[in-house]
Amino acid sequence: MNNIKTSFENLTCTIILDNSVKRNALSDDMLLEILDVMKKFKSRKARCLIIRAERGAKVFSAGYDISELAGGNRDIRIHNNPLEKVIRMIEYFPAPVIAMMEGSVWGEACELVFTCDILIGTSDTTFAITPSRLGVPYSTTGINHFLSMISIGIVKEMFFTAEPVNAERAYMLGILNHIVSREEIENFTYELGNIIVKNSPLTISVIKEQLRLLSQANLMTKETLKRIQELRNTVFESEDYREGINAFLEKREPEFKRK
Ligand code: YXS
Repeated sequence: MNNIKTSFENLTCTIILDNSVKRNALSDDMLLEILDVMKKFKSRKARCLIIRAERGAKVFSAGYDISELAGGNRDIRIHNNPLEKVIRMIEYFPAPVIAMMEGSVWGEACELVFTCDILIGTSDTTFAITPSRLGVPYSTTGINHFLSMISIGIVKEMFFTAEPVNAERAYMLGILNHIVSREEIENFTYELGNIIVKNSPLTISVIKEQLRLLSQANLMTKETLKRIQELRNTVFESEDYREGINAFLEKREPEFKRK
């Protein structure tokens, strides 16, 4: 595996995002590696999974790999896309998934960690939800993931400004379960994992699934979903979509035109 490192000890397994050169951007290759190893951890009956970056990282993950969006109106959230699959895998993983985050979390990486069951950060952990900065649409299931964790006003502010929310505010908003110092975060997280693995795996997996079902209790009609897809397509097909991505790749500010 080129993009992640893994371990499995005392029923707790770990995935370390390991592409600091690209600030752990979520490339398809990295996501497929995560997916593959999660399947293996599941079949080995892991009781807790910790997803983290390398020790001391300034950036947990820079979000989706923007270079993979270049050159087309690509929907990264269709059913069989690796990102969608990883997010679903975290939701359905039968054991708790803990996100241990030193540093900043960007774009789709926010959704990936918001889908985890317990979030632990340091005082410099930040979360920025970025599609409006790049001029791309966002998936409905994705927006629902944010709505199931934070209030609609905060979801709107994060989507509309794309500004990072700092750790203190994230803790107050209930996004972060704990803020721990960089020196302590590793011990703290693995100790929490050790507590979890001693408890009943069946009870935990059933309650996790109950919570997932309850959070999706407000199902939408086919018409609503169709209308939302039409709305998203107007963004995919816009000039702004290409402009935002090209601006990032060319290291310049985007010039969005569409009102
Ligand atoms: O110049 P080189 O070749 O060394 O490459 C640079 C960056 O271009 C690259 N890199 C990325 N490449 C693809 N996708 C990314 N998301 C990405 N992020 C970074 O990594 C090399 C080092 O980056 P650099 O020099 O900027 O590092 P830094 O330490 O000064 O700054 C770290 C960041 C994270 C503040 C900065 O890299 C950054 O702002 N990255 C983009 C953050 C972002 O907007 N992420 C959203 C990704 S798009 C996404 O998730 C969805 C589509 S959505 O927006 O809908 O949620």
